[in-house]
Amino acid sequence: MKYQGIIFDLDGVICSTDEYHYRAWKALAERLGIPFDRERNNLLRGVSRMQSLEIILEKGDKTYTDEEKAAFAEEKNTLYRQLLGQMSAADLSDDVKTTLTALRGAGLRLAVGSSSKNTPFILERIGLGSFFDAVADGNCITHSKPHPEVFLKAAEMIELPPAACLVVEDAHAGVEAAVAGGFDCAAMGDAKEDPRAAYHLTQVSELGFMS
Ligand code: B16
Ligand code: MG
Repeated sequence: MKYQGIIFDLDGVICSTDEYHYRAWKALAERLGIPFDRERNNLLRGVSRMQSLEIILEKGDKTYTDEEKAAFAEEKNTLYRQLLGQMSAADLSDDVKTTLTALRGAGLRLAVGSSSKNTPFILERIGLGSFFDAVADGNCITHSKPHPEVFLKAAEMIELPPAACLVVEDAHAGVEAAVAGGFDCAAMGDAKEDPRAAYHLTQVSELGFMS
């Protein structure tokens, strides 16, 4: 088998928290009188919370202090976490659930590589709190995607070199991060057609060829 490990992005691959990110950023942008829509939201996929805020503020005409920006990010995160609180194991699709089980059964090491600082909370909500062999997330990195740090850390945690791991991503920033780290990438969702990816998936179960 070509790969011994798979590193999954979280938002947009394992579960659909991307919609909650959108709603929480939209509420903040509306309060600040800044235009924001779903197309612009796609630019935030995979990038850190503070970088996402900067992208949103670019469309406004005011400048803010670092303290104000920190408060905006906190405001968004509070609303986002309220929305996440509604999630349950029912938010884990059968497609993802059966694929993870099959890949684990085939002996692959499975990890998460996410920019999100809310990763442990989300995994707990959807019933995967102790499923993965390793979790690298926004709490243990200094550079967010498109920097490869989070995937390199995940590979290190499952004790495999990048060449032995496949990264699954839904964001262009994530595909870029994977390739920069020396990983093959399977792209889906918003990044499905990204030419830097080795595989182009419509759904996660297409990874079944590896089990
Ligand atoms: P948080 P991923 C990323 O998660 C999201 O795609 C991105 O939209 C978000 O800004 C980032 O996490 C940080 O999230 O505010 O929860 O720390 O796609 O890398 O799993
Ligand atoms: Mg994602």
